[in-house]
Amino acid sequence: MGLPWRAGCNHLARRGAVIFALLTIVLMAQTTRLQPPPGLAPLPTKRQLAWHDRQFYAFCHFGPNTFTGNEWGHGTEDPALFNPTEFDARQWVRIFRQAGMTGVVITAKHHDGFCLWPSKLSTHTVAQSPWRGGKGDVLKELSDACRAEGLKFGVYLSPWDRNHPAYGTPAYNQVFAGMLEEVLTRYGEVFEVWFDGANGEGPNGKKQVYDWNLFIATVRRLQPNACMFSDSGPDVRWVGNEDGHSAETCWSTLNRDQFYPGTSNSGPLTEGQEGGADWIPAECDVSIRPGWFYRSSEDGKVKSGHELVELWYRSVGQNANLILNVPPDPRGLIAEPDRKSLLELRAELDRSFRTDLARKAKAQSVLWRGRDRRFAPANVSDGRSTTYWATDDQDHAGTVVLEWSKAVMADCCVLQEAISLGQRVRKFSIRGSSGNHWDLLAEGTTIGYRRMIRFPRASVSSLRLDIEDSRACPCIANLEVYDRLGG
Ligand code: FUL
Repeated sequence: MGLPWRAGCNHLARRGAVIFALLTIVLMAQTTRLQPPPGLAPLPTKRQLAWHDRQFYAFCHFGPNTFTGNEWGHGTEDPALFNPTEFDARQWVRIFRQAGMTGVVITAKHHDGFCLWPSKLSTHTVAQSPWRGGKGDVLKELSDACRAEGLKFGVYLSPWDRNHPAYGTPAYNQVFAGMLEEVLTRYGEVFEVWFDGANGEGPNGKKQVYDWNLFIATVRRLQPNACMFSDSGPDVRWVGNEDGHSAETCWSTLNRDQFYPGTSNSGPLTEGQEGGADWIPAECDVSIRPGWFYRSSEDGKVKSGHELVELWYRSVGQNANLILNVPPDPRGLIAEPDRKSLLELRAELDRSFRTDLARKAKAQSVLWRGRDRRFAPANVSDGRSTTYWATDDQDHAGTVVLEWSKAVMADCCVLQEAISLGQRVRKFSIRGSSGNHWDLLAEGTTIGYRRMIRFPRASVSSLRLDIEDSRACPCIANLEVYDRLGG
């Protein structure tokens, strides 16, 4: 039975008004919805964010020096020297994958100018060597192996060239850009391009004025996702030492204009510069052996797995990436002592980081941005680095407490900021409690992409992270807790 016509109209009008009011409320709620914290410039680019996630990868110094025992070849070496008899890039990459590395950067050309690919721009290349009858291409075999094993491929290309006849003249810049073009177009995706700042020309040596704008534009044009490394970026900076570590305070920000490739002012590169205008995170380069190139005389001096783990904490654990040089031997294989250490490193890390105890804890905070779930303290212990806990804009300090129903043993925390919003934290501390007082476990300064902090093993039923000072409201993506020694 229908309603009388007029009553029906009134009813419809009332319903319409209710729906309109509800829609208005929903729309208003959406427009006044709490905003995420504004980014604190400078911010990382997409390619830099992807680079941060790479964390740990191999460096391979390989070339004529592998056969002569030199560290810096003279450029006059006979290409006939280059003849790795059992060359197998797949063996290298398999070992790197087992070690937990995510990519490889190869010395496509070191200072001696020898090209590990058949460059048309040089007469000092694999094509002049007896290896594979002059038909070999190290970059091709290595990039294929990387694809097969799921690792990223990168190239080191030394601007300094002791062989090329054009070196020291403006024409060399075109040669170098042309070489870049060859290596960046023939082998698929390249994740990193490494520019070495070294130049050992003596007082009477050749002087090359490098056309960096040309080199950088060439890389951007051909491999827009690749990060470029040098003393001054433009994407990734040298950490200022070749010992494989950053500093406890490590900013991903730097005033790039104050540095250049080959800079003599490398001091500030280790800690970076708080408030620097550019996002240029640090990469730590170090060799597993005393030298960068393989020498059988150094087989007994390969860093142990445990030494490598220490370097890991001081690089990956201090807001930097670690590029560990593992130089193939004259057979063209990774030697056994190097393999052994890499697998020891992996085993120790796997043991230490088996269980994130924070996943079982309840996370709480008094300060919590708008009490909105998107910024809730529970986001620090959900095992995801895409969610984060944040405070309101005016709060530049704050505390998250983890509570367990049963006490746990702990000796290490892993912290991460939501760096897509910039690097913020200046000072933090960690305290543990198993009753009614808090004991200081550790203190630190910067966090950045990742900070690992170890402390004496303790039994705790609660653990608190105090962000004591931050350049803007803290945005903490992760607080992980481990029992390394018990693991
Ligand atoms: C330095 C070079 O001179 C070394 O030979 C090595 O390649 C190292 C990674 O960079 O500047």
